[in-house]
Amino acid sequence: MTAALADAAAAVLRGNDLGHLTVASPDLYPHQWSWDTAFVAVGISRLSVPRAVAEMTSLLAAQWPSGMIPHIVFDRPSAYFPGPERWRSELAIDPPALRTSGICQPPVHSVALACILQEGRRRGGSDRRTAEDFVAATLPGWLAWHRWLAESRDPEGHGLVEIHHSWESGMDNSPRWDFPYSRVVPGEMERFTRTDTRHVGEVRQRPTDEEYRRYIWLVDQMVAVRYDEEAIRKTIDFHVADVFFSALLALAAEIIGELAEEFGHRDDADEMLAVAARFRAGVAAAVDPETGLATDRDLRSGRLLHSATLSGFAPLISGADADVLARQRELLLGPDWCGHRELRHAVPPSTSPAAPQFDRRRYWRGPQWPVMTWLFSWAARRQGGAELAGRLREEALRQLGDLSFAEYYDPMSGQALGSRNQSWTAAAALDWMAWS
Ligand code: 2M8
Repeated sequence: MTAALADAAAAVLRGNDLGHLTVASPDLYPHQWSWDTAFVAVGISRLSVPRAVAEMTSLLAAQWPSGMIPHIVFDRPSAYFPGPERWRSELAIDPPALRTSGICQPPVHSVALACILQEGRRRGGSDRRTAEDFVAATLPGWLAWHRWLAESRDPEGHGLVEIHHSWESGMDNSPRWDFPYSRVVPGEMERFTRTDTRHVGEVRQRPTDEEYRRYIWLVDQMVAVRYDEEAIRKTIDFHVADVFFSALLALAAEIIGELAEEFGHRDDADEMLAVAARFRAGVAAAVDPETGLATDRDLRSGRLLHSATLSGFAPLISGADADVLARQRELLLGPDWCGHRELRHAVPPSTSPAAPQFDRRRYWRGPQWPVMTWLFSWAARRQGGAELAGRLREEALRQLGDLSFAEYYDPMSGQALGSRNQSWTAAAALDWMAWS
């Protein structure tokens, strides 16, 4: 069984490999996505360290002069919407190195750097040299990315990252964003045709048309100011502090800080460790003492956004005091989450089945996402939660036994949903299987 799963996962990644980059999925997402690339590189490093390095290198080649790593890199024509004609990145970077989107995604890249380095050293020889040379050569680029986030997306130093589109959170239609989107009222806009709904079994597994209108409205708003960050902050209709993104920045900056220290960049190391501490504190302060869950905040209205979604567990990613971690682990395994009696597999659903917004088949509103299970298990392992990590891994590998490598799964029936042969799902499987 294990060998069959590993072979099938490797075949998915080979099938989605364009040579220098891996598309997020064969049909629905035929391009390179930023945070997908990091997860994919973790999985690929178990097959080939040089290929994992190539994956990260191709993403970094699309970095904007500001330091931002764009959320999609378009390097071939496709029917994906919105494509480069709608994003118009050439308005911001002239001459454009590559055509990209104009927003970012959570910074999980340093997790990939750490994993590639570890795997390279475990294998030794040329793999070790390749991994170490790669980290040494690209560290300035990754540092610039984290610095840009800390400065441009938290200019007042609150320790929380602000985002300007829910696509930046990666959890596009999560109930987290229902209130901010209720304030986004699209006006006259250029017509468009969605293509995403062609690639899933049923339309209700994807966001609604109303949501898509808002998504594209926000893209048009950013294009209108040529992606000037200051102007976006003033004019964009969606402006929120994202607690989960912030937790990932805390984790990422800590890892980059450790790498900077190891590779002899003393000042950068101090700077990044201070960034990590600032965002860890921001996340800790966002925990609601009553529910024990972290909350996002709408920056237009100042309103706290309470939602029973995965983002509530941000401290499990950023790290926190022992009592906060203990309460969060208990909640995660409890009856409203992994321990819910109707779940087929005890892995975290994207929204709690006990919440009124829970929708078991619709994208980020209920289904279980293996890549998120992987992230929580990896972070738990790093933060002394080996038992939680082991439990999540075991259940997730059972879930993946259907070999569909689906984008997400119905938590009650276990049915595969969304895209099949999703790269980051296959990558998660490969990495888990290599854990000792
Ligand atoms: C989904 O998002 C894209 C837009 O970025 C889409 O729906 O077209 C999200 O699940 C996102 O987190 C993910 O990175 C992307 C590719 O897997 O798909």
